[in-house]
Amino acid sequence: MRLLLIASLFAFTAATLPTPSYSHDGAHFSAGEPGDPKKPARAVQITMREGDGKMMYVPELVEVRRGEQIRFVIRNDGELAHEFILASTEENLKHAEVMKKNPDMEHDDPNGKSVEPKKGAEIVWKFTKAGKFEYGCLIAGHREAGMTGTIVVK
Ligand SMILES: [Cu+2]
Repeated sequence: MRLLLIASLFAFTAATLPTPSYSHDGAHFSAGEPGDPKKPARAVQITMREGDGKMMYVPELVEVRRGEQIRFVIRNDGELAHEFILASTEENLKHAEVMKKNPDMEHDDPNGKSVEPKKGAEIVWKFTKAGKFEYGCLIAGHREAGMTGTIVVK
């Protein structure tokens, strides 16, 4: 009887997980690499909000030195859930397509978090590559409403 309960719980959990057509496992990260929380990091505050039919991050531009480690301190001041996914624009656009098929996909990855309204999250990231990257919200419609920010690594 107990075994049956556990089995059905497992089946329920498996059914509610995103379909395995897209996996974060072994993903390569286009914007650098996950940081080491034990090492020093410069804190950068990012606020998510909505207003006047737009959705945005404040600030919308972050400048970083190559090799620098950043602790993103993310706060959702909006009324809706949002995401902070750190990647190249190309990678985020691809990922957004996958999310259209899995609208309930939530993120708790080294480079991306889902953040409920009035909640916060942190990401420690090491920018090992020079170039232009972005943080974006991949929930359907949010990017189109303005929810991207730019990271310039010099
Ligand atoms: Cu959003």
